[in-house]
Amino acid sequence: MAHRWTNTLTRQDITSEASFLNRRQLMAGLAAGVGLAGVGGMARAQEALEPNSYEDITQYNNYYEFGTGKGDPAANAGSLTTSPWTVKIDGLVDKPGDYAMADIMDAMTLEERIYRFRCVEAWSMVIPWNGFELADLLAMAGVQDGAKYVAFETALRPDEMPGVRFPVLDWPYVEGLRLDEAMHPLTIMATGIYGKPIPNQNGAPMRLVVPWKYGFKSIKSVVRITLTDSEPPTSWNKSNAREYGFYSNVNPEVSHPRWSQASERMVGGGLFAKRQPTLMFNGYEEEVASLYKGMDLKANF
Ligand SMILES: Nc1nc2c(c(=O)[nH]1)N[C@H]1C(S)=C(S)[C@@H](COP(=O)(O)O)O[C@H]1N2
Ligand SMILES: [Mo]
Repeated sequence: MAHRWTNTLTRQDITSEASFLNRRQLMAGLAAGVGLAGVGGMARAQEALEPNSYEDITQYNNYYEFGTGKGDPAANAGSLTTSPWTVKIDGLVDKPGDYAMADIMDAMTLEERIYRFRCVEAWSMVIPWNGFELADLLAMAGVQDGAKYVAFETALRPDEMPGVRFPVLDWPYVEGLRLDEAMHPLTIMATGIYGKPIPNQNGAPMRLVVPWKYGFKSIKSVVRITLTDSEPPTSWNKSNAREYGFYSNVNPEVSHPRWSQASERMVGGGLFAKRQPTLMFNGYEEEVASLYKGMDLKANF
């Protein structure tokens, strides 16, 4: 099957290979005469990802600022003004300020990432994102030594967001990552889908994508990024701490209090499609498990 990631060699080719097996392990494996079947296996797993249709990805959404129904964001998010747009980057950074989205786009190199996407509600998709690594954006602002976490905030525009009249969540929507999670090469800011600008219902003009975590961590329409030294509050955790933790790594072995996370329904699979097993860290275990070494993943859900 054709390699679907990119047409040209970009940094992404390097990071994807590096993340399949880090260089030290690779060298050690070669020195020990160990075959590269594992690497090839991962590479094949990535290539085999068949993206959902543009229709699935843009008509079946969660974006509660525009309503809680799966079709509400597509119906209502057209009202969101996404240009001009500014993103405040502040806290423990060398160059705090209001960054114009247009300047961010000029500074970043876009690449395609075809990622699994797993909602905590147990549905999933495969999405061909266009975007850049969050690490590159953070480097632009200059992360200071004391920073340990990154906090994110979505726009709050009552005039443009019919859903925020209802106290479903404590608006604005906020999210957070540990700094090492934010700096991981798999963590991107997405500005497109299928090579087109990202539709409003998917989080225009720029949303976070963390493919090994439940979908609610991937906060949409980001207006503020703050580097902090303590764990930031996150919307779903504030709403129900018993059900939604700060980490929210995809884990088939840790059930949600009200349902199992062992399997998932692929959106667009048809009415009689079999559920598929959910993968540890959503299939990105090789790349990210080391971030959580020694951590009790049941306690830190
Ligand atoms: N601001 C904001 N971001 C959000 C949400 C939301 O309601 N508001 N929903 C989250 C949830 S629960 C999921 S599953 C994903 C859905 O992303 P998609 O609609 O692009 O598939 O967005 C996440 N980001
Ligand atoms: Mo979700």
